[in-house]
Amino acid sequence: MFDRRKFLLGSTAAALSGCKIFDSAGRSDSHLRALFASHEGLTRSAQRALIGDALAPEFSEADIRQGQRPNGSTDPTDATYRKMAETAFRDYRLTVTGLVEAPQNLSLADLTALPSRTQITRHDCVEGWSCIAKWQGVPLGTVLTLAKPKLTARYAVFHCFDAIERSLSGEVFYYESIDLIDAYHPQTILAYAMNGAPLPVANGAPLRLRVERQLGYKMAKYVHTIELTDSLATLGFGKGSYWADRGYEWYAGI
Ligand SMILES: Nc1nc2c(c(=O)[nH]1)N[C@H]1C(S)=C(S)[C@@H](COP(=O)(O)O)O[C@H]1N2
Ligand SMILES: [Mo]
Repeated sequence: MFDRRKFLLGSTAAALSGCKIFDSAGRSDSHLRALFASHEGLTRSAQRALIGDALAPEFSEADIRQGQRPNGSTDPTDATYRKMAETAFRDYRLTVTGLVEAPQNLSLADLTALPSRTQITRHDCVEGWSCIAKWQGVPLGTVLTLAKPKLTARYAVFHCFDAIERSLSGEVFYYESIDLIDAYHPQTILAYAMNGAPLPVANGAPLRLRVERQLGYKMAKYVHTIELTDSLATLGFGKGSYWADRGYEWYAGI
């Protein structure tokens, strides 16, 4: 069978060896940014044309061979976050805001009371490693439906507790976004459990996104707010995600 991932990602992804490599690519003059910008539209339209709403492959328990390798932020230092973690996230609230008719403020109990989906999927990090794990969570579509998106909403933006970057100019908290097609995809879930146990802090507790047809960096961990917007222009440097602002593709189809 022809290798869709290779076809879609081409040489750009193959050339990536680690998240850190693009630290310098956030500058607007970076040639890497231009390269990725042109490649990305092709990736998105090619994947959508090829597979439409198809599901990502799902696996069996026997395929889970190792734990999910923690990557990126693994232990947020934010004071609010630490306090919540100490009390099993009793005080955690997921805020759903922006272009919605009915903003939401949901506790973990609220989220786990909603119908859940469980899926065993493969996580592909752009750095070149993969892990198969079982994820359980509430479909993002279910949560968005509660919040009643306005007709102008186009993107779901995820705001996270972890400062991925610290410098004299301040902290940058991880952010990601997907469009509403992926947001309502049946395998797009807000996961609170992994491999049959509550989601560990290292993997994004108490709530992390799974968007199974894209690369690992899209799967925002430590999510506290979902904001519906009609544009990504005012977020970060305008590319829609922390890593997209540093040279990766916003639509990271696999
Ligand atoms: N909030 C947040 N989400 C994040 C990251 C991060 O650093 N912070 N890293 C991303 C990357 S590059 C990957 S591969 C996955 C890693 O998820 P894991 O730690 O469960 O393996 O989370 C993604 N989501
Ligand atoms: Mo990653």
